[in-house]
Amino acid sequence: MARIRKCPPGVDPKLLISDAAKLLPDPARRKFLRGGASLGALAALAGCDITDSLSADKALTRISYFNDWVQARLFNPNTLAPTYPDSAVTRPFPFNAYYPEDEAPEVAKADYKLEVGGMVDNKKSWTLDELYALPEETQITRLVCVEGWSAIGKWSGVRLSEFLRRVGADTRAKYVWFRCAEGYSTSIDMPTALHPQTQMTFKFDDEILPRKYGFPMKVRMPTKLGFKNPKYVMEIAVTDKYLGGYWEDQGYNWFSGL
Ligand SMILES: Nc1nc2c(c(=O)[nH]1)N[C@H]1C(S)=C(S)[C@@H](COP(=O)(O)O)O[C@H]1N2
Ligand SMILES: [Mo]
Repeated sequence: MARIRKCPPGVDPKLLISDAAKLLPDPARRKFLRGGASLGALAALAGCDITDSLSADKALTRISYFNDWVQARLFNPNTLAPTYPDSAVTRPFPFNAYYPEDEAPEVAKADYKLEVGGMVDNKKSWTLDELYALPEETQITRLVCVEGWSAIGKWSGVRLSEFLRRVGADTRAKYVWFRCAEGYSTSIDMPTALHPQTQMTFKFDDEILPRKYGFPMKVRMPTKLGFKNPKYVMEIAVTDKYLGGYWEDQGYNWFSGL
């Protein structure tokens, strides 16, 4: 049994250590923590003292940032996510959001204008017809939700990298941030934004993207968990500022690569 010293009040050290183990990217480190690490070892890993629940929280946050950093370093911009034949598409494809399907936002085609902001040369907004005229590609890839399900879908649209090129984005910027119609948001690292399978999506299964899957536009990236794939995207901004996101701000790992 691990000897656990200095247990902060209100914190179960076993839970803290198992939480920390989950946050670690590397199996050896996870094993080390699960295999009976002390709070002292956890503190050393996080580089801070664990004396109360606030600093315990900070230790977990630091480990989570460390994990994001490792995952970003491991991300290979040339590695493609697996693709599948048409027959593998999950029909019907599941809907998911932080609310039930009948509460999904209804974005009107006529007034839709995609706003473009931040570190780009051209901040003009885009109508749907302008967006539909961009070069189209189709991908059949797997969406993996952190809630424990996955499904194969067929999405069509333009590469985000192609759109970023057309608006004169400064691709030395750190992040691309997305704001959605109902207040959802997320942000991604620039290498993922430029990945060939990261797509501004206008169609699902060869039909105009239905309301439930994000009409009029979602951003699809098979290299990240489902929650990093924003639906009902109203605004795209290129930025050096960390802006987090809806789930990220509640503690989900920011990078969340697959
Ligand atoms: N705007 C918005 N985008 C969102 C969400 C959301 O609640 N709002 N949920 C995310 C989550 S958790 C998942 S798994 C996928 C689900 O996409 P789907 O409904 O096309 O299956 O959308 C993501 N994008
Ligand atoms: Mo999800």
